[in-house]
Amino acid sequence: MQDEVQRVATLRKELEDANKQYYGLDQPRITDSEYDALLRELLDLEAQHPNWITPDSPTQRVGGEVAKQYTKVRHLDPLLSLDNAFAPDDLREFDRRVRQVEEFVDYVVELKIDGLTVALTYENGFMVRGATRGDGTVGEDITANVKTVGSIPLRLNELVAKLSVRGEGYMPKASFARLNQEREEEGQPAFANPRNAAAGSLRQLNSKITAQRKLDYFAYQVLAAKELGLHKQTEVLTFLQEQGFVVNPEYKVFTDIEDIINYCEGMASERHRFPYDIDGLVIKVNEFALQQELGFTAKSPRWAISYKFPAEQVETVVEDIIIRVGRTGVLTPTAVLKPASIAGSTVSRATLHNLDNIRDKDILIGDHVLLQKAGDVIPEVVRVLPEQRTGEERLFEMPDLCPECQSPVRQDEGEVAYRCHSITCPARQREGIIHFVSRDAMSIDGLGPAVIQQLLEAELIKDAADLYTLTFDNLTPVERMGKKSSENLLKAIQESKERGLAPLIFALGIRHTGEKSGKTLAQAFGSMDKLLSTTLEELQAIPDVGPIMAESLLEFFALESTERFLAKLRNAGVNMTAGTTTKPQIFAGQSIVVTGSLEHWERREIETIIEEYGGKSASSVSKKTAFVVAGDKAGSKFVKAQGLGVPILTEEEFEQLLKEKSASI
Ligand code: 3BA
Repeated sequence: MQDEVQRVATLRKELEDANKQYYGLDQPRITDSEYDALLRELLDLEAQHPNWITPDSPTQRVGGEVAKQYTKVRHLDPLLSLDNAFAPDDLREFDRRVRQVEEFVDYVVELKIDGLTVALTYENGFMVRGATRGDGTVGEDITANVKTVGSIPLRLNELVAKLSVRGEGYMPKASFARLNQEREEEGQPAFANPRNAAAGSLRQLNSKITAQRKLDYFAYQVLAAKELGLHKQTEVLTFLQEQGFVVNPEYKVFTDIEDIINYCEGMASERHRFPYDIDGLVIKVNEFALQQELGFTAKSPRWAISYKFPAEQVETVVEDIIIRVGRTGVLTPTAVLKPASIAGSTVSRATLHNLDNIRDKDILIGDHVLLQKAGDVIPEVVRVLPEQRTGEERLFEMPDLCPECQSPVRQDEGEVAYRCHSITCPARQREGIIHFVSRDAMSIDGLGPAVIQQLLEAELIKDAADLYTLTFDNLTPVERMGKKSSENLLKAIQESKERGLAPLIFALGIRHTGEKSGKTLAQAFGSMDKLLSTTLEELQAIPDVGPIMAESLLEFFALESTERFLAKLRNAGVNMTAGTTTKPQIFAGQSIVVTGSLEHWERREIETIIEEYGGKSASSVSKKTAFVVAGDKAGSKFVKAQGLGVPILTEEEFEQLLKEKSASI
């Protein structure tokens, strides 16, 4: 027994040392397999003597706890956001404001790690909680997952009664590459970038999975630092290191903003040399006394700013320019690119919007171009690199005939777009069906472009109305449609019959009418029949309906093809009257405000949901606001809601509310 107690202590010490060497840049003295053997031995001993397990034992990092759902935790102090600087002048402006308060300033410049903010709480020296940022005020308890991160100490080196630490959880590039390779081999979708991979891993319900993904952590902030005898950011960083945290070693102290600007610009070109992704730098006033004097705006400290690197650009080649025909017949020229890796993904297509844009930018087929991602998402050709031209480049011309149906292409007066005017054009049909089933229209889940394409090719459908005639057997030959997905799809198709008039009008894809016009018209007419027999005068009397839209509606309703299509829908049993909502009106009479950027929903989606469930989606917060749904980077509305005592829900809480309330009705 005494031997075993001794052995447990020795094992823990060796494992802890190995861990520290690993994260402290020292060469670990034992190999991975030796480490595993020691850990195994310790796990066995602890299994025999469960009361010997301590919260900081290296065995506590292996994961295993499976949560059903994350619980919320309120942060001691809200996590603020950082103001952004995109250009040198933004930094000069920041410096000027700081110097209005104090002429002599020290700044600390840290790398801005592209991960997730993770807040850690220690009590009596032991880690007791890890939480995500959430909305800044309330985050999710991810303690079990955080414990698996080797660079986060389970126990501090000194006994501190209470300590709150904040820093960035991230996935090193190498772990990310390995993880994605494994996922690809297993047929799982790859993560777009290390940030998403880190987020996905830290929000795993099964902490064993988190343990398998190698995550890391850089600490940079402690709360109530002054009470610990710390007076500046540089002292915080040293203190954190002394307590066993990993602090990013690249930080630097400056006194001159021009030196900072030079440093930032230099770093922008060196950003790829680090083994982790960075998206900028954070500039902080070093002295807490001055930080305190400068204070905060509604959402960010006045004593810190983040310098964002300019959008990453890469050079590639426009190998071809092809035409995509959209739902309204617009021909969109699209660049086929030599595959280029940019901002975490590989890009091989980019829309060139229209012929005017191609001519303005003087893009030729075969040109070398600079590519960037707009908002870090949509690939965009920035400009041509004319010095790379060989003379082999070719001018792109709009085709005279639609590449999909060979009918003539025309450019309408006053429009930049060229269009195919044939309503039987297969591309237009296909895009029309894609639109018909889309979220804000008939909202048929499980019917993506690939399935639609197959249904069209197999001639199982010719138009969207034919969807309602599909049977289970029809779907059997469709690729990647198993029994379950076929059943779900048929169910979704049936359910869509009851969407009601407003989404149906939008689904028809009439030119110059959008989602909002669908609602306006549904409200004004109440049924498809009434709408069909309307006149120009009647239409123009409706506020929000202008002459162009009125004209377009009448033109559409006069078409024989429209009549046939609507008859098919009617025969299929599609509801053509307004006010048919199948949703319980749980938010009836409530005014709800959505603010900040959401993770799971597009802004419009969540607003539609609120309306479907009887609520009103408002744009400003007042005493009458029932509650606010706040995403990331929520600003003044968030603060106002707090001031008025209006409840603030995270996305997850809103989802939960929706579930609970709908279930109880
Ligand atoms: N330093 C992110 N905020 C950071 C403490 C302040 C701050 C960051 C930082 C507010 C990084 C905003 C979210 C937040 C803790 C609030 C960094 C990084 N400093 N080095 C000035 O590397 N990404 N992010 N985190 N409080």
